[in-house]
Amino acid sequence: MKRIVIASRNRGKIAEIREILSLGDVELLDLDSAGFHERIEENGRTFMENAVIKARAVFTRVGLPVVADDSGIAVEALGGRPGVKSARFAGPGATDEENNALLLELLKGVPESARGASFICSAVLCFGRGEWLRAEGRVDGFVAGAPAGENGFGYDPLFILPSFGKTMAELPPAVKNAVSHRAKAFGELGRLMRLEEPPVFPRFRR
Ligand code: ITT
Repeated sequence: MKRIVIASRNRGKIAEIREILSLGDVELLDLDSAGFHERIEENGRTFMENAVIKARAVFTRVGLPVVADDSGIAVEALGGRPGVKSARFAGPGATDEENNALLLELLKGVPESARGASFICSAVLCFGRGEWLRAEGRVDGFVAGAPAGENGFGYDPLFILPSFGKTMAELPPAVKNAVSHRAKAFGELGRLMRLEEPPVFPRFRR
């Protein structure tokens, strides 16, 4: 069976990527199963740079095709912050709760009309030296005044999707995985994998 490594240590992300990509007879390995135990320094300036850094680090060591995702939240009232620093917004090793608390603190007193934000995801597949497929996804919404919902991870309890009037964490996972930034990026990446001529992986063709 064809194998692809998911270059992430974020369990929420990994579960979503598995569900969105659904590549049939392809086995999606996590980093431990692929024998990759190092820390990857994400020092890129953009989501795409960081996604490439992660995929390249793993591909170089493991030699199997790799998908990676770099993602985060960009808040208008904060000039696009935390952006690529979303995971370490409240400091190195910050928990989701600490990051969410800091975001609420910084937006204290900011009215709903000025709380616009976007979730952004850059997704890449590295399948050979210098061989890449790339895709990006974005979803717009705004930051809630207080957390709501138990699903998802990260900033989901604070991110309201206007079309649902609910936070991402209040949506069932199948709905999030149909509309999210990650759904858009990996949906497109999956399409590119199947379209690539000559095919990246012939078995991806349906
Ligand atoms: P890997 O690098 O190992 O994949 P990570 O969690 O560090 O895991 P990122 O560097 O891409 O991943 O950081 C993403 C940050 O943005 C992190 O704080 C997430 O909680 C948040 N984030 C990304 N996608 C999200 C989503 O769908 N819902 C809520 N928060 C999200």
